[in-house]
Amino acid sequence: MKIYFAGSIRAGRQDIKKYAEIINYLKGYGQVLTEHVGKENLDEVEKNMTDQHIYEQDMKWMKESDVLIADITVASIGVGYEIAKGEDMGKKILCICKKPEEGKQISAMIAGDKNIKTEFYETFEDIKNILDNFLKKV
Ligand code: 6K6
Repeated sequence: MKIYFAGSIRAGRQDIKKYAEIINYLKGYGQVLTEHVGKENLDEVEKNMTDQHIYEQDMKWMKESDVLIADITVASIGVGYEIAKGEDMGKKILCICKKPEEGKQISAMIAGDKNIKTEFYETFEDIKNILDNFLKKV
């Protein structure tokens, strides 16, 4: 199985360690095409890549992928864009999100889309259960 994992890059790297753990767990199910999302020192790598190259490479990986899994806890335009593109391409999509604080809600554009499954977590155990439930049905 080819997995496209999406997580915030320019919108903020505060969850990078969690992304790395998720990617590591997902590798038990197949090939994660977007391992860089969980890698430190992206600035160095980005210096050698144009935005156009990044975009075209990501869209190529998206086309190849069987599933799109996005952590939407850190709100990112790039991740939102990828989710919409994935939907247009007919991908199976799972969004995961840290349970929002009281009074906060995720975007209605994600929560209201019947083609997107969204699950909330508190612990890494929750994340593993959510991923297991989703991926065993794919
Ligand atoms: C190359 C290797 C590591 O990092 C790079 C350069 N940057 C990016 N490479 C690949 N995908 C990227 C890069 N920057 C953003 N993205 C895509 O957009 C990823 O697939 C993320 O899921 C998403 C993040 O969007 P922003 O708006 O938070 O940057």
